[in-house]
Amino acid sequence: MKKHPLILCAGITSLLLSACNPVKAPEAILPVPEAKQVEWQKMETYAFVHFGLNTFNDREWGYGDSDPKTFNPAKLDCEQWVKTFVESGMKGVILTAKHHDGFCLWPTQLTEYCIRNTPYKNGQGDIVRELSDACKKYGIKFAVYLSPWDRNQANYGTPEYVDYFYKQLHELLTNYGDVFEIWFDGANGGDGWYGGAKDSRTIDRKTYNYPRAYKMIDELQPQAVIFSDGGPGCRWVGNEKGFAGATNWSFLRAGEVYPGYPKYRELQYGHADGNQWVPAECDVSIRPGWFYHPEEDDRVKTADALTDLYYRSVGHNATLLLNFPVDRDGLIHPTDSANAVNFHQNVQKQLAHNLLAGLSPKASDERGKTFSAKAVTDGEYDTYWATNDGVNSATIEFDLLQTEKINRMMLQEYIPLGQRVKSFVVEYNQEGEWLPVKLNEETTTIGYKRLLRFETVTTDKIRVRFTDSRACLCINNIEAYYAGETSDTYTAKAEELKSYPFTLTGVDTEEAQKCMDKNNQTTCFINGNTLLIDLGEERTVTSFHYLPDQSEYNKGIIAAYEISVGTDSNAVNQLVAKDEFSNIKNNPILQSVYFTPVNARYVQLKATRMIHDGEPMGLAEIGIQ
Ligand code: FUL
Repeated sequence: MKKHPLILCAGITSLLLSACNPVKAPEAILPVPEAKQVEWQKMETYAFVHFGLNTFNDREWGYGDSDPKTFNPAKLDCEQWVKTFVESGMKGVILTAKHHDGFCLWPTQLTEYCIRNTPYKNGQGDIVRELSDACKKYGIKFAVYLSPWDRNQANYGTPEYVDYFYKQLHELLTNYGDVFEIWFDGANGGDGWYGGAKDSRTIDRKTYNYPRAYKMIDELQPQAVIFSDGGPGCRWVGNEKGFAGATNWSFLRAGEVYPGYPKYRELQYGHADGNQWVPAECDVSIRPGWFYHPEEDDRVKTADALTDLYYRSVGHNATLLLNFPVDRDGLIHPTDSANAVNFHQNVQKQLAHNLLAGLSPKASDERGKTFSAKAVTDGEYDTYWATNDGVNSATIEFDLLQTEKINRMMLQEYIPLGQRVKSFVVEYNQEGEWLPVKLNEETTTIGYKRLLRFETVTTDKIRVRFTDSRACLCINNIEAYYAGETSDTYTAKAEELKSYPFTLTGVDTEEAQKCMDKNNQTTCFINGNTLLIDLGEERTVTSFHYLPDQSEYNKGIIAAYEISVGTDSNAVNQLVAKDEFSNIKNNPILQSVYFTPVNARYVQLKATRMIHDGEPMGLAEIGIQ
């Protein structure tokens, strides 16, 4: 006979009482993620592939006029890419199905500017399909980047183009199986080929009508997370260097951030008072550029540099989207794959033995047995320690089995109920005294995951004091490790720029020194838009190199330029190069301009467009060869 619950409760033992009267789980605190955003964040690291006509034409942003016949990756093998990603611990890959040049890696019915008109497999290839098939075969997820900006289409800038864009999206969403993310880049509008018009065009975001895209995606691929500067599924982190702020809220104030949002630096931290769940994704290339350039073969980020970025992306409550610029053979270059695999092994080694696993910690507050402190050491994602309502600060203490060295900690909040923690302190016990661990970043937010690196301590007791939270605590995991004594704290090396010696005409010598001192941290600022460089004697000149200001605000970035040369300082009028510095705003790396060798003593740089009008030109380093 089935017993009625009331009859069961009649035998008033405390055990039965608690079974009948279970402790209530904490209320969620808004905003909260959608289930798909939690699944997405659990991927932690995934790969990006930039590949297309740019690869074969040595460009970062193609104008849309490169000949499709130049696209001929003779050894292309998507399985080689995917095997590299799997071995590097990546859970998925996002492919540039179409970059700003408008060239499509799938045989779209909508334009001739696509893979069908290339020598690759005699026009029979489809790299979107080949990669999505390889992902299925090796069990990782697949996703697409579809650039809203299209420098090839003659009707770019008109409502007809927007229809074209939506039809492209439809093709990608209906022909290649599930995608986990859709990447809408923020760069949108400017100079282009535009079917031969060669002019400058824009479309405002209202014409794009992005809600129409969201609706289509929700209908066709409801599991996909939508990326853009401001989400809605996940947000750009506000830099292309691969890190998020130590303080990083997964919220934005709804409706405030749009593609091209001028205060994009905020995106590293999120909006503490935001009302929409839009977690951060850290996109970074394993090389300086997003596309392959042979001269960057010796500038691949090392395993240590990547490990450092892992701690500052995944370990700062974001995901890491690591780009592989596939080379002209259609393969991931061996240096890139070796460094990526070593990076993953590094991380696994550092975080191999959790010293807190299975321990029974003591907490200053617990929300009954169901939400006891034990949940943080059971290795389960969905069990968590919670404090009682109104208890927004608490301490959790771990007695280790023996004295241990510790220099890493991992903490997770149970984000399905919201992100709560505002500040915390990690302390270790030394002869009865609690001392804070020494780290070089603030311990404020946690979110999905927070990883801490600190000076090695030797102790048998460690504790976390949660000092402030938006509501009661919900912590699902705390782990501690000894990673060995490592060298992954990366400091950018001064760019090794070779140059003929030079002086700057009309510029104070001390100021001029800053752009030739091989120190990235000093910047020479020049008022006006021209700079005359004197090589002291006539030389054969073939290239000009420019590293923009590397400070946080990258002051005085030159967006487009003209370079002229001459042998007489009054007639420096032989134009040798004229172009834009593609993507320099988001990725202010060393820019190199090569031209036909010419004899000259004087080189004139003219900034024909600045990223921010009115700023002086900011030159961290320049070089002429
Ligand atoms: C940027 C683009 O303009 C770059 O070319 C690259 O695709 C990067 C991931 O996003 O905004």
